[in-house]
Amino acid sequence: MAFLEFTRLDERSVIEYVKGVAALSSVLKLEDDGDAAEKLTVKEIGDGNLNFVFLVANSAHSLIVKQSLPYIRCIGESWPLTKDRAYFEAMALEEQGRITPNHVPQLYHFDPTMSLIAMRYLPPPHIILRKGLIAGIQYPLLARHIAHFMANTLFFTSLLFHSTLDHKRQVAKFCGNAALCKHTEQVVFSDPYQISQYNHWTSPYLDPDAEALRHDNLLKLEIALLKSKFSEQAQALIHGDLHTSSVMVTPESTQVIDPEFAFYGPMGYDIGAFLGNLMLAFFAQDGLVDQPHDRKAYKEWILETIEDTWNLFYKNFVALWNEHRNGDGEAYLPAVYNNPEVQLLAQKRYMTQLFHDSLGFGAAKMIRRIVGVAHVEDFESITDAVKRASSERKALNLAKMILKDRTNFQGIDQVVSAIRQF
Ligand code: ADP
Ligand code: SR1
Ligand code: MG
Ligand code: MG
Repeated sequence: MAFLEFTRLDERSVIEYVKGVAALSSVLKLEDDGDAAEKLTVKEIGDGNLNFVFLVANSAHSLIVKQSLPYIRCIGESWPLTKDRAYFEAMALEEQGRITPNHVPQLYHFDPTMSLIAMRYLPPPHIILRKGLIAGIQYPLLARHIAHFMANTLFFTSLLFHSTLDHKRQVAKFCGNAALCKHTEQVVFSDPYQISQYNHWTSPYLDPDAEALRHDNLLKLEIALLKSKFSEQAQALIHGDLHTSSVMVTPESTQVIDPEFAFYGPMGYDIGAFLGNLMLAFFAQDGLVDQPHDRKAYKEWILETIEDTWNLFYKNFVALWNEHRNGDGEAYLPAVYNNPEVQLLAQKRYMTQLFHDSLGFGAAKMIRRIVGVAHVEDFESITDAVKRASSERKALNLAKMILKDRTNFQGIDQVVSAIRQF
């Protein structure tokens, strides 16, 4: 059966689809074994907010088919969202795969008519990082891997590496993802600070906290600055949704999935998303166990991971900058920044600004997950509402403080000290 127009796939039609696409039949080796097509199994495994994800497998081979429908899955047809997001996810996977192939699943296929991508299946023991954090599992290589992913994808798509002409060409390729950016502008930077039909929180416990956000003038001024930066600054190709459910892990492997929100935006949005979600995981720990003491060592590991992620990111990013200092990048022309003193000052200023951006965006991402439309399993799986509200309030208060005072932080160690105090 040919799929000549957009058709919503289900577990049965996915098999027909896969059989009709040579690139996918070949991944599953359908042509080598007459029985292989008959032995295919399909399971819809999507547990994200937006799309449908099918695992297609036979005894030896497997792949993932991910389809976007013209609305948001977790809300329904009442909230339309362009299905073109599949196109941007395909382009981003390709670009990130070129830059950091060890940390991104291989893209096998993109079908614009069907708004569908197919990619490598990340097999067990890979699990979604958020689930690992809820279960209290330590990942010793996580900070190193994610710092590598972020430093490389952000550096190699920035003006530190690109000429201004190349950069603008790249920016143009992704600027069509405007609807997904608009969605983020609403759910991250606007709705938590106004009355919205989509907002919800652990009521009645957090009712005063949610209301306070709408009257906090200083906070609203800071969020406006970040919203402008998000919408105006085409600094690098960012993933755009780099929370802990967009990372799949084993103790040895770290894979970044789901870059459908990718566009040229501020680097700090990715770094902040990851760090902010680790902070949410930290505050959820006490509610996830009967005795907070049970997760004492684990909470320390999360704090270490927050610190290591930023410090390793910093180290990797500056090393790439030094290595490519005399390349095509036009941000700091060697002829102008031609002595070690000014080079050092330039790097220090750039990295400090990036650090403060990351803290601001991270805090904004924490707030939206507590009072906005889409919450996180870390808190949602705390069944006792009093305990949940207590954990959420600590995270919310930390985020508000960081958002307002971010420029006072000189290093990530000071952020970790602040987390300990809440
Ligand atoms: P959404 O855009 O709806 O959030 P995701 O891309 O995050 O969709 O995928 C939803 C879920 O599908 C993930 O949480 C994960 O469990 C599973 N998944 C997605 N891609 C893969 C993959 N390449 N390998 C294994 N599982 C995957
Ligand atoms: C209705 S908001 C859904 C959220 O899920 C995605 O992962 C994005 O973070 C989006 O904001
Ligand atoms: Mg997802
Ligand atoms: Mg997604």
